[in-house]
Amino acid sequence: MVSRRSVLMYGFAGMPVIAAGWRAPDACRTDERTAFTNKLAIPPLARSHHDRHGRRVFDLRAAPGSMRFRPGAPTETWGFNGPYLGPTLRARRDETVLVNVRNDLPEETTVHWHGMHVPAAMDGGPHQPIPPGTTWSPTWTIKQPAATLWYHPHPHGRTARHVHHGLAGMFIVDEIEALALPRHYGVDDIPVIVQDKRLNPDNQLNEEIPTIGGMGVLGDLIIVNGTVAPYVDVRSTRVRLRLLNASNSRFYNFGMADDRSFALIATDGGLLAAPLDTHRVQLSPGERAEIVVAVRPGERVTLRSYRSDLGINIGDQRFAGGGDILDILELRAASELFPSPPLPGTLGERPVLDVSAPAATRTFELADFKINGLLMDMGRIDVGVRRGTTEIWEVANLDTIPHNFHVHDVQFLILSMDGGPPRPELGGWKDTFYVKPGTRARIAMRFADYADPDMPYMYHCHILWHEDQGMMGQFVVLGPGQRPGTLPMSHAHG
Ligand SMILES: [Cu+2]
Repeated sequence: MVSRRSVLMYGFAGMPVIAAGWRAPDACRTDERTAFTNKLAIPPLARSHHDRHGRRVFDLRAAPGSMRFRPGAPTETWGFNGPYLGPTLRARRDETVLVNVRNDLPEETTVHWHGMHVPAAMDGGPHQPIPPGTTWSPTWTIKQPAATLWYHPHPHGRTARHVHHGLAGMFIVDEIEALALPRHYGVDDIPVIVQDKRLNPDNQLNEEIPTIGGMGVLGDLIIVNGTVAPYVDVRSTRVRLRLLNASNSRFYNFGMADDRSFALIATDGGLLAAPLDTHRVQLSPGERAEIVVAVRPGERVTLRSYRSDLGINIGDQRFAGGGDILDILELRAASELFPSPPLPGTLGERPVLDVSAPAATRTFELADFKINGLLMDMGRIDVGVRRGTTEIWEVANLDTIPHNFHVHDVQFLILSMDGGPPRPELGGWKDTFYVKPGTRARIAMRFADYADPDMPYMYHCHILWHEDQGMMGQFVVLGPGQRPGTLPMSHAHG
């Protein structure tokens, strides 16, 4: 019996707060200690080999499969090298990787390396389609610090469907460093890929867009690494959780159920300069955070998602899922724990970017599924930036509903949020961040290399339905004397 523990909080007018597609639970949650019935699946580390050029070669194959998310019929899903999600790719800074991506789905897809600094032609956006029955083999050298990145499809107008079907995986970048952090994958260094699913009564994925809420698919079944109601055994006094919000539209405001503090050690682009002691870390779709939680022998403590701070009115908050309180994952500490070393006082380099003389300052206004009044057009290059320059981008959410903002190719620093400094947990390198309705943020990034006037990178809202509706634009990185090229696929957004 799969218990439906992830539902039941009451907010606005005493109504159950999960509105879209919400149904009465099969079994009410009475005691969280009895509810976590399934051992957390750990995505396997992808096998790799070195080719004769010294490149680390991975093989991914996207294909249909099926999962048993709840009693009754299995759910038809898509996955990489398995029925759901994909293996964790892992490589070191300065290594050259090559990934063979085979598409055995019934339709075209792409695979984007979210957070990775890659040449535009290797980025896996909508300009790198992989037709069914073919293989795409991007290769690049990893030129960035240790970080928790991820991969997922990015096909034009169909990203939400492909991700909700199960196509996503983690990509961990390592560095050779001597930091005393938990680092034993699946033991004290746990990937935590959090998603929500919406299923029809016949258990098949429901991807209809609700008429209210404006967020697209919002599920009422929470899964971690594809596991419903998961627990994980902890055998050491500290455990590192690599949190990835791989949901289509749901936000999570992570904390521990007993409200103990934990250490935030990394954001999207890698380690913070120092651990940050906190009680909450909120992630919009696409964002990551690494936290280290201390546990005591024999205890059980739950990772929970509290109500999110979306900055919207309570009615909209309810329909956007922000009012929900969801239990995510139970940590079960062994009766005897191996002692973990104390956390280092310093972790990564303090992020430095000279923003005193930006080459350009640009504004991106998010409203009505458009950016600066325009829908995504694969044939239009919206922005050309110069290689070797730093720019400041001001991002404004003019809507009353949530949007976030993701930039391909780079990691950026958040300079300000609504005129003030960003919260401390947003002080590290980021590639995706939340922009509350009615607010403006300024970010800064450097376009260090990979000029290609003919192949764009994307920037977009990472709420996948918004992205698919056209809330996306394209930029190229230009070398000296280059002008933006022309793109072959000029058509109105369909
Ligand atoms: Cu959006």
